[in-house]
Amino acid sequence: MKNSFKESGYTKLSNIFDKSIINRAYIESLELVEKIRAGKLNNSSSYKKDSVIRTINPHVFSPAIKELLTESRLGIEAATVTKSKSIQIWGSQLYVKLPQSTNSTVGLHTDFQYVKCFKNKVLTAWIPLNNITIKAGSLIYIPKSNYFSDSIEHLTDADCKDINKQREVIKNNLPSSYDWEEVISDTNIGDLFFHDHKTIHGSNANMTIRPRIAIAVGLVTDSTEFEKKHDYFGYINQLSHKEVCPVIYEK
Ligand SMILES: O=C(O)CCC(=O)C(=O)O
Ligand SMILES: [Fe+2]
Repeated sequence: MKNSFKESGYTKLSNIFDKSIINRAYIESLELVEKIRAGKLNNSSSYKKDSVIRTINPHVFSPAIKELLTESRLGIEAATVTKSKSIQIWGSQLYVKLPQSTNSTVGLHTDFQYVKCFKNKVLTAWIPLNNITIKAGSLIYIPKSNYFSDSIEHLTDADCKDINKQREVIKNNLPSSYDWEEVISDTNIGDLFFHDHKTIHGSNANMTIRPRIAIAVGLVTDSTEFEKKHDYFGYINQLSHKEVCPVIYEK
């Protein structure tokens, strides 16, 4: 899956993180899930055995996740991919799919659908916290969709559970200059993915007997453009809170 970020709208880098920090982040993620189950963490969707469990800004609650995001190669790799002098986290999201969680599909979507306040050139990092096979629901990318996602009418969102139906809608709306392509692979501890905010992606349910855990990190780059009138969730205001939004690379 060697490809250029600019051409494909996503890229995969291997052996970026130490196993030990990923393993600690994995263990602390499971501890967060236990807190969610006990009703002791409110920055999360409710505990659902069968569905995806999302936690907002887990790096604020988990020292290992904070270390993974702030003291690793994440910042420099993001700066290299986007040719930026500075990289700042605007937020993170933990995605936990428990074993055989038949309803844990994440529908095809673009991140831009959720962060319209970052009008341009905001980047997402996706970090698997364990080895995620295709059967466990590793990330599906539609290469080059960053160039055409704006033109897909009726593109539904991450809450949609029917990826087959979404795929048909996208295929039927594909501009004639693009061929349909879909990429998915088994991932390993140490892998780091980046995708453009307009790249279409999603994931199938976890059908394995192990949890499937990944973290998505929203990154502000040198070219990010802000649109305050679309700041529905206060993300732009939050950038001044360095505990939540640390700068992770500065040249
Ligand atoms: O882990 C997933 O299935 C979804 C991740 C995602 O949507 C993202 O990284 O933007
Ligand atoms: Fe996403």
